Amino acid sequence: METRVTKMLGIEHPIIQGGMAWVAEHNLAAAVSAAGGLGLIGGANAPGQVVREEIRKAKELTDKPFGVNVMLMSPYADDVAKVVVEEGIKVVTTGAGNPEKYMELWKSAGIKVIPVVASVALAKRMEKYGADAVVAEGCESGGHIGEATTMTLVPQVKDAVSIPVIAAGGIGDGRGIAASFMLGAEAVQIGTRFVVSKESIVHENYKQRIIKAKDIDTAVTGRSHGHPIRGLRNKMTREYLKMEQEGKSFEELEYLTLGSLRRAVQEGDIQEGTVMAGQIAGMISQEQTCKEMIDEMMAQAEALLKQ
Ligand code: TUI
Repeated sequence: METRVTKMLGIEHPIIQGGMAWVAEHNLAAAVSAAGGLGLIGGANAPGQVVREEIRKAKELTDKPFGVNVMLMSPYADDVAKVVVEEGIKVVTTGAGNPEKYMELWKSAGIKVIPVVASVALAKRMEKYGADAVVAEGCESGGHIGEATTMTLVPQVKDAVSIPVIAAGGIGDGRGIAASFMLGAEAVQIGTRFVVSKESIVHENYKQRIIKAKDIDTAVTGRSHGHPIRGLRNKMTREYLKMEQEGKSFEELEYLTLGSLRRAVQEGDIQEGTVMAGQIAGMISQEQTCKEMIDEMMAQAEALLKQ
């Protein structure tokens, strides 16, 4: 399936891996890229030097192109923005904010810039500032989310911009890819399914929690202070939601989740840790290699789109 996105990024399949905090490290990024998609290293809250080392390790694992996601709420975002230029990264996606202030730096370095947006307004603004494409991410996604669903956001963003649109949020198989194309997308970004890939370094407890998840097992915490996060329900989300109802302050709530994603991903604490995952978790039933996942999804999508 050739689209403006596959041509722009020099990839075989129109599949981009989400730049997931703590999860999207060099092994996963390299595996997705080697399988013909675009792997991403998630900058998350990591210092520039850590991201630089991840980039170098991914380069050792694959000759295929891969990108970096710059998480704009990170205290190290400025630092990571420079590292991607110094390391010769060709594709940058951004999340959780507006990347305007880095556009000139990245564009002049010849980097393809693909902001993740959750609204038409930001998509239009990004196009004006020279973005090469946008990821329109619906609130079915795991992690930090916006308000609109993928079904409503993707066609509205498509109508508002001329640059290619990449759909994200709730996509985990070939049906989701085919549906995204019907909505006007020219590629998809997939996160949750890749979390349970064989190459993913997340703790086995985390993978099994996703595999066992049912359709309505996610919860959104943090709506009260404007930073909603979707993850699988557990002791932590129950406590968090209770404290939000009681009107607890942002600081008290933050304290509950300090280091909680790392604890879930690395230590497998899926009860008190944060198990970020999208609503598609209920459909994910097995651990496979990234190549198996991509080949299976593409065969299904191509068959559907030919009908
Ligand atoms: O960024 C994500 N997903 C994420 S980032 C993350 S790490 C984190 N940890 C704790 C707190 C916050 C983040 C986990 N998951 N997805 C892309 C995304 N971007 N979704 C929504 C947005 C977004 C929302 C509002 C982008 C821009 C925006 O407004 C920017 C503006 O200034 O208008």
